[in-house]
Amino acid sequence: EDEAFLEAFQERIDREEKIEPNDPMPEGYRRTLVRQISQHAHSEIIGMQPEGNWITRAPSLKRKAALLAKVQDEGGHGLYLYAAAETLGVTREELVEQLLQGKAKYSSIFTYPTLSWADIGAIGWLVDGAAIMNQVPLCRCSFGPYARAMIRVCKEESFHQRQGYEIMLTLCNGTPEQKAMAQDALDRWWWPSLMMFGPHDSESQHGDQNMAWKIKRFTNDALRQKFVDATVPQAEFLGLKVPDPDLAWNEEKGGYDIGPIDWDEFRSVLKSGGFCGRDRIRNRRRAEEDGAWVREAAAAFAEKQATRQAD
Ligand code: FAQ
Repeated sequence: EDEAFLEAFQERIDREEKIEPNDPMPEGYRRTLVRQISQHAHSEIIGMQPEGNWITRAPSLKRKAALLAKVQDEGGHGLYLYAAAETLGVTREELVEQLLQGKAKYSSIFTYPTLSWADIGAIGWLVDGAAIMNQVPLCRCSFGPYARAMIRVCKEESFHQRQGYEIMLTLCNGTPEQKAMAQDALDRWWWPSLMMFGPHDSESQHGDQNMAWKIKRFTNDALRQKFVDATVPQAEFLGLKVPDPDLAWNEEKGGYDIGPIDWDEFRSVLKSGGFCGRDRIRNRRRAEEDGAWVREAAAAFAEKQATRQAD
């Protein structure tokens, strides 16, 4: 790739032109998008499991219907994102295969267990809240198919966040035991939610290049800060305590200061799959095997249709 090509490409980006699948693009740009979009897709698919775990135990018919819809939305987001990645010249089959072999990354957050119904509230509130913070700017990502996919995804995430917060609100207005469950869920999900935004900017290996290519519009730390600033008042409204003794309003910067994040935990989750990593992949493999007959039937039907049309 010569200098002139890279410069011309950067000029297109700087003019805020969208890059479309058939446009010439640097190999690094294509690679980083395949990496990010596929990790994002895998996160949606694996992210169905922690909440799927509670569908049969939802406390009412309405809660069950909402949770079922949310988990189905996540499956939809995953398929949408695999389709966006496919426009870059990879196949969904190879991406799925990487996930099944345990070679692909997905968000650290989905390796944590869901121990109580309050966790379903905390996931909607915090995990979807963090996802929205990260994904709204992705609607302006320089790569057209990813940016367009994010618009619908963000609308659905916003419904997910509200249903989660409403679960928390109900628990916090309930019995002392219910409020304690909500506090326990916040205690366990707070720090992992902050880790979703990725390493500090000083450690973020792809950060600068992704900002220059306008794949990312804000850095990891900037988005984490926005999330903390938006979420702390919501915790106060619930009457819950954010599990960070160092949390303090910083008048000068107009935002909260937080205590140190346990990056050893983050690294260990990425390395060993954390508490539930092995189960997540095992479940996904089983689902793939259980669904084989559906794919075979669909392929046989498509073949039959094609032969009929040819006749
Ligand atoms: N977990 O240099 P950076 C959802 C990796 S939301 C695991 O800063 P970058 C919705 C990173 O991949 C969750 N790995 O990288 C939902 C890289 O590794 P690599 C999904 C992480 O790309 C809600 C290395 O560390 N959302 O699913 C994490 O510039 C509820 C260095 O990092 C997205 O994927 C992490 N938390 O920034 C579903 C959003 N953080 O590839 C169900 C799109 C970093 O070199 C229920 N992705 N790493 O081996 C992004 O915005 C970016 O890729 C970041 C990372 C911000 C995640």
